[in-house]
Amino acid sequence: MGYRVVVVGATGNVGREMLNVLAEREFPIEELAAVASSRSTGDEIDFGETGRTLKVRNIEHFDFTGWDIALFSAGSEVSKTYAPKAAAAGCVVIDNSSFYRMDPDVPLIVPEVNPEAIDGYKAKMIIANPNCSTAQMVVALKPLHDKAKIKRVVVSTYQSVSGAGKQGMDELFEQSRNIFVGQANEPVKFTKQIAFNVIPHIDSFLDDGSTKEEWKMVVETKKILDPKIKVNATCVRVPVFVGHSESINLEFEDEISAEEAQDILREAPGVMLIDKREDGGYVTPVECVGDGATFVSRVREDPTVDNGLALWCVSDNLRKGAALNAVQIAELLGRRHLQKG
Ligand code: A2P
Ligand code: 11C
Repeated sequence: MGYRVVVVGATGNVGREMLNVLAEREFPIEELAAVASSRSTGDEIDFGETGRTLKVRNIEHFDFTGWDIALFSAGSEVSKTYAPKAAAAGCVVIDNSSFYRMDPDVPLIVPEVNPEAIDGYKAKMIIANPNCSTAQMVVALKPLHDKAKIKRVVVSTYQSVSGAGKQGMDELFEQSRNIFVGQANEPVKFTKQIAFNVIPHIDSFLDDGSTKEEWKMVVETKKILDPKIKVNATCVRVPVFVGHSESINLEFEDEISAEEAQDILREAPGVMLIDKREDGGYVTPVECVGDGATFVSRVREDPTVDNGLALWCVSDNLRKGAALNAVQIAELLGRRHLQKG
């Protein structure tokens, strides 16, 4: 006995990863539907490495009645239009877009951090999955916050192009190749050349000079972890295919040494501490691809503030930052509310 599960955006970067993670974790499935736009209707896609394929169905004609859980990752417009339809049909939506995250009636969940907040899902039958940069950061911050209370976070991100979808990955690949063969490089998905470059701009600009990606890191961290924490973020796109990295400076209310922080992080759920203080004794994005952990390295004291720490955090943005967290939410929902069998 299992769940009837729908993956919306099943042909995209995150949707395909959702199918992989559902298969790898042997999520109890009675029936599985892969849904996307009319562009890919009828295409066959793999259900992870199970050997099973799924025929892509068009969301415009999909009836959510009788389905238990829908994992959405097809962008805000699709979530805005179709998540309420799924919810009204009795199907719980776990939404990876930013559209519902700050809705007070929609829980925003990272299972290692605020699992109890999922109990509010019945208000709208929608649960939001955070932005990838926020998800990995709060997994690393939660155990440290529990120990010494974080007052302020200053974070700079190094975000891979897969966060911008398949088109972002194609643009990095094509630009890199074109540079080698001496061809022109017009940016399309990104605002400037991404190959062999970095771009301090992700998502749209806001009136105060920050970007929406930076704003998301501020407000989502407050909603998931603690509204009192102050966050300042600078979000940067780098020419990496998969894996977001973050340089994080923390200021605590109480004293906490680097050694204490390492001991706490070594035991923390969802965290993998790799911090050898020697050449190569830290994690880089290429090493975290396909893994579900939030890797933490370079934990050290920051002597420029009272009770300060600095650290480096890396995770597969398509996994913990998106697909894995969404499937973990589905598992949590099953354990707390939607028992089957
Ligand atoms: P499709 O392949 O049919 O375009 P990515 O983030 O990697 O670019 O993937 C986006 C995902 O969202 C794809 O699965 C894409 O499906 C899906 N998608 C985009 N627009 C729509 C839409 N209007 N209706 C349904 N699915 C959509
Ligand atoms: C990026 N973090 O790397 C974005 C992708 O709010 O879910 C995810 C955007 C979001 O471009």
